[in-house]
Amino acid sequence: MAATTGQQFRDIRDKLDAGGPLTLEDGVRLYESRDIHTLGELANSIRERLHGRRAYYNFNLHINYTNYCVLRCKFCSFHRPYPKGAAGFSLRGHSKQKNIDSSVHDNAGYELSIDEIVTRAKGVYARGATEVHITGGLHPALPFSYYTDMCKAIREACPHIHIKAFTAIEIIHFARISKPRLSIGEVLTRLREAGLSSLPGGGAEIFDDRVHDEAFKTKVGEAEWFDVHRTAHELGIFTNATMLYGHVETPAERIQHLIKLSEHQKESLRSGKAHFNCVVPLSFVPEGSELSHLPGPSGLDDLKTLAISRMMCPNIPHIKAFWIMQTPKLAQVSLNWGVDDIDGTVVYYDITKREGGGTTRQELTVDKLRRLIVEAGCRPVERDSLYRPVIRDETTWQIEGQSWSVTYSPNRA
Ligand code: V47
Repeated sequence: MAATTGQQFRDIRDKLDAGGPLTLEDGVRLYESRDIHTLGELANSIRERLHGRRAYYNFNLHINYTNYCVLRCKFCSFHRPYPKGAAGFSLRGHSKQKNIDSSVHDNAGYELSIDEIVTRAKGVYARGATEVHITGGLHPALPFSYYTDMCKAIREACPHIHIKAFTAIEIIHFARISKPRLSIGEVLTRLREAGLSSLPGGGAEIFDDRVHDEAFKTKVGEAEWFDVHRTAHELGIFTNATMLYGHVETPAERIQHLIKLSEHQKESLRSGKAHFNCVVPLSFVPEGSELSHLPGPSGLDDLKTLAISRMMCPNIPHIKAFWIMQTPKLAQVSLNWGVDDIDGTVVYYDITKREGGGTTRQELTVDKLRRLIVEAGCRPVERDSLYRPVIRDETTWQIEGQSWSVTYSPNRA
């Protein structure tokens, strides 16, 4: 039966062998298929052509600086309303802060001071991390200077750490709150001058008006999201791209989303300055959100979506299974279904949390990441945020091709 179904995809295989692209109809046919093995094989043919048996991971820390947000996206369990009449925020020192190990589902709103953020960044940098990934809600009261000061302070304390920060939605928010009002290009330029290195891919959700109106009506739409990424690429700033799947969208709407990403990538590659490094399909976690009555994606849906993302975006170099969303077990399996990256150590993650209870501590050690990769038959490669190999010994790390190196101490408390 598999062979017969495999035959059905001969035309798709031929297109993939020729470098793609696939059509909407091709993508929907792939979703309709129950032949998960052929899907994996097709996706893996691209993965292997691009990366052989290499599988990437990174040593990073996520920092979610606030959960106060002016938006009310139905899929989001992270946002909290900003208290009425709250006093202005004091930028250094003070933070209305939750304990770092506390649960985010305790209904508390929080905002981190720059000092607290720098302390966290310094802690992991001293232990050898190469990246901080920073995002938060759209805070109604913090000024733009909070974000530039944050980048400056991290850059000063951790000279070689890669600051991957602020989704396109946050960048648009900064442009709106800046005084005098800045353009998207000016916001990005100021953040880069302050130390920002690249943008994460969040906030894309599903590029479709129906889905937008149903699940995240108050958020800006696809035109604005692409505008930020286009501007970043023109400025030479690399970015990632996400797709939040498994809520109210259809398979065809997912495929359209991926086609739009791949089309955008064509333009960025043509201009040759910067582009999307990876697609990060994010598996919807219903717990605690307004859409908690939905089941969320099954394991098979996760695996298909990762494989189909690989096939629909052959011009985007990497497909990342963010293990926080897909779980470490499924992220591991997906390494033979088109995925070549399982992200990083993460350590703390506030935006989603599985299986209720517990704390926001969600960590995989480097040893565990490497073991998952080796067991999947792949070769672990520690990467930096731009997918350059990290060369590491017991006390120093450096990026291939760079003249500097960083000294660290793995056991530092
Ligand atoms: O923008 C929110 C999503 C994103 C839920 O660029 C949810 O390397 C699932 O963008 N269930 C933030 N997802 C995370 C993100 C990200 C993560 C890892 C790596 C990268 C990268 C980017 O999380 C949000 C939103 O799309 N999200 N709520 C939820 N309930």
